[in-house]
Amino acid sequence: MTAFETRLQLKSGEFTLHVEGGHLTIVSPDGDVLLETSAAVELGGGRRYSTDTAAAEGQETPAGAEVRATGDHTRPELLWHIMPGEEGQALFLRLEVTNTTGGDLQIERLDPLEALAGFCRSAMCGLEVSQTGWQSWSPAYGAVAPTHDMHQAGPPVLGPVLPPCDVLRVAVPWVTVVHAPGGRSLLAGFVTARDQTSVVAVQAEGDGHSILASSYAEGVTLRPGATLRSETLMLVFDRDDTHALDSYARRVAAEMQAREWPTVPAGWCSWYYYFTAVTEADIMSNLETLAAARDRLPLEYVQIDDGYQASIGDWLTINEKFPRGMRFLADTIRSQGFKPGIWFAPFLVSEASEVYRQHPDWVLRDEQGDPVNAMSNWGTRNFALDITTPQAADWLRHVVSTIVNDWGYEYLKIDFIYAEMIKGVRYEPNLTSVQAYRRGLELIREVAGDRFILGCGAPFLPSVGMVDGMRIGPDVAPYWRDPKDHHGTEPAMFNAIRSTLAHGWMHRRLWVNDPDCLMVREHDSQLTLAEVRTWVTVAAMSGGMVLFSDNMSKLEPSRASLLPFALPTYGEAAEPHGPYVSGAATHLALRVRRDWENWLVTAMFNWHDEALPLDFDPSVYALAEGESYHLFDPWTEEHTGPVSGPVSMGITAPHGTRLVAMHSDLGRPQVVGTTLHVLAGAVEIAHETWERDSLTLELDCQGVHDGHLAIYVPEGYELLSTWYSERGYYWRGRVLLIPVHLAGKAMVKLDFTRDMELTL
Ligand code: 9PG
Repeated sequence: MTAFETRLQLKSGEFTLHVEGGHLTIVSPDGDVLLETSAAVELGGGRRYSTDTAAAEGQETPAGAEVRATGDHTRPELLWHIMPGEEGQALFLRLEVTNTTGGDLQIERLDPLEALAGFCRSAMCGLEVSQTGWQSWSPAYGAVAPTHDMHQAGPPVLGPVLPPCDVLRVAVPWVTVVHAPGGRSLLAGFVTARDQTSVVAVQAEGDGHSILASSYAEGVTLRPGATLRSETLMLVFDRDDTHALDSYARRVAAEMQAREWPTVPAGWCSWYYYFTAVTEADIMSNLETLAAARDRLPLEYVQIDDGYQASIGDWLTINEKFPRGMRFLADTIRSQGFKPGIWFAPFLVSEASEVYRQHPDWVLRDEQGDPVNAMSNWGTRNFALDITTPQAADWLRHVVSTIVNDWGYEYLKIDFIYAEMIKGVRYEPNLTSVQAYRRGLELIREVAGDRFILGCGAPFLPSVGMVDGMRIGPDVAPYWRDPKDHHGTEPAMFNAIRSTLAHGWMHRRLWVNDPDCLMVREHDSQLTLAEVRTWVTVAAMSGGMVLFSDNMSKLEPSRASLLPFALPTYGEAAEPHGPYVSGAATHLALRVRRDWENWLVTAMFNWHDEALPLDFDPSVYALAEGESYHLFDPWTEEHTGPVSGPVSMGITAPHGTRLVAMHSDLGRPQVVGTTLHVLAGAVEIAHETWERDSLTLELDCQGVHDGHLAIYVPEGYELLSTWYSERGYYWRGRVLLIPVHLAGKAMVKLDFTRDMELTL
C-alpha cells in the first residue's frame, strides 16, 4: 500500500490531499478533515467494487494522482483520477473501469466519490443542501435544510434513472452546494454530461450523513478489455456560493463547448394568454399592436406557441385556426419588422396523432413492448420519439427543415425535450439516455444551423453546447401558487420565481437564461399589482430573456406602462442572498461596476402571505460597515439617505418587493437612481462626470423611455441651471426629480453653486 500527500493551493489557503491505498482524505488549511472518500463501480445485479481494497495502489502523476485497484478474472480494474484544477481552485475526480474478467459486464453506475462520513463529518440535521433540478421545470432552490415540502416528484421532474428523493435523501442532479455548520461549503458538480446522467446524493446515515456522486451508465455492456469512464466531478471548497458556482459554470462551459448567443433576446409569446386556443387572427392582432408600439417596446421576436398544429407530433399539419398556414404568418411577422419564432415538441408523439398511427414503431417502448408514456397532457398520452430509429430521425430532419427553410422560422422553442431521455428500449439498445438525447439535439441543430434554439422542459447539463437559450424554471401562471401542487413543479408564479432565483449562475455561461414570460395584465389574472411588480423585478434582475405574453391590445394602460420599464434586457444575472423562505432567496443584488462609480441594485422580497416590514441591511451584501449611502426605489420614487447601517423599509405587501438602487454617499450632488428602467440607472446611464461643480450625465438606451432622473443635492449646494425649471423639475426632500423623455442618446448637464461658508 502506498501513501503520499499532495497539496492543493486554493484562494482560501492550502488544502492537503492525502492519498493512501484506495482512499483520498482532503484536509483544510486549518487541519480539519473535510472529506474522506473512495470511488466505486456498481455492476448489474448490485455487485459493487470499490477502490478501497487492500490491492489499491496510489501514485502521483503529472495531472495530480491516480489510484489503481487492479482487476482480474473475478473483478474489473478501477482507475481513479484525482486532478487538482489548473488554476488550483478546484479538484476533479473521474473513475474508469476496465473489464479484465474475460466475459461481458453490465455497468450500472460509476461513483467517482463515495464519502461515507459526508462533509466535515456533520450531522444530517445541521446541513443545508441546494437543489438544481434535473430539467427546466424541476424545483430548484438555494442551500437550505432539507424539509418535508421539498421532496422531488418522480420523473419527468426527477431524472428517470435517478434515485428518489425523500427527507432522508436529497438527490441533486448535476450539481449541488452543501453547507456544513461552522460556515464551510462544498460544491460538488459534474462538469460533463455527454454520456451519463449524474447525481449527487446526500443521505442521512444514523446521526451523520454520506455523500455519493454517481454517473449512471444504465446497464451498458462492457466487452472484455473495454474501458468506460464516468463523467468528471468537480469539487470546490469556497465559502461564497456565487463564486463557487461561477467557477463551476465556467468549467462546464469549457468542457461542453457552450454556445454564446451575442444578445439576450426580447419578444412576445402567445402562450400565457391564448394557450392552445390561439388563432391566426390573435397573432395578427398582437402583431399590429406590437408594430405600433415598437418605439416603446423594441422587441426582436414574435413567437407562436402551442396551438397551431393538428396534433402533437403532426407538426406539418396545421389546424383550421390557422387558415393561411405557418409560412404566411412567418412572412407577415417578418414584414412587420420582427423575427418569427415557433414552438414545437420534437421528441413527443401523441397517441392520437397521425404520425403515431402510421409509425407505431418509432416510439420508445418498455421491456414488455408497450409504448412509454412521456407525459399525459392535451387529454391524451404522449410517447417519446425514438431518435435512434433511422426513419424517425429522417422524419424529424424533414420536420425541422420545413419549419426553418420552407416556413422561415428563426427562433425554435423546442419543448418537452426531456422525453428523449426517458427510460425505455431504444432501437440502438446500447445507448444511454444522455447519448440518445444529445443525438436528437445534434440532429435538430444540424438542420437549424445558427438559428436561435430555446430548450424547454430540458435536462440541464446535457443541453449545454446544443441550445442558445434555456428555460430555467417552471411555467409562470396568472396566480401565485397552486394549492394542489405538492412538489413546486406545476405552473405558478412563485415556482417560476424560486427557480429563477436559484439558476442565475447559469446565465451567459451555459446559455442565455429564459425565466419565462412576463404577464402584467389585470384582467384574467389573480395576481396582485405587488406580485406582478415582483415578477418584473425578478425577471429583470435575472438578466435573462424578456418575452411578453399578454393580449397586447387588451392591456390596461397602467399595466402596459410596466413593459417598457423591463426593456432592454440587461444581460447580467443578480446574485441571490438568504435567508431563504420556502427555498426562495429573500435578496438579490446586482453589482454595477462603472469607470466613474460602483453601485448596487438590490431587491428584498416578502415571500410570506401576509404584509411584513422589510429592512435594508448592508451586511447582507458584505458592504463596509459605517459607510453612508443612499437608497432609491424606482417603483415608488422614495429616497432614503444618506444613512448608514440597516434601514427599515416599511411594510411590504404579501409577495411584494422593495427594489432599491444603493449608491455610496459622495458628499456632493449625485445620481441616486432613475425611473427610466426597472434597474434604476444600470442600463441607461452611459457615463457620468463631476467637474467644477457640474454634473454631466450621458444617457443611452434602446427604445423610448419616459421617467425621472433622481439627483441627490446635499446641503450647501444649490442648483444653478434655470433651463430645467421650464421643464418642471421638482423636489422631493433633497432629491431633485428631473423628467426625461429618452429616445436613444441624451446628455444632461447640471451646474451647482456651493455655499462657501459650509464647505470651508
Ligand atoms: C405549451 C406549453 C408552453 C410552456 C411550456 C410547456 O406538466 N405539464 O403538464 C406541463 C404542461 C405544459 C407545460 C409544462 C408542463 O408548459 O413550458 O411555456 O410552451 O408547454 O404546451
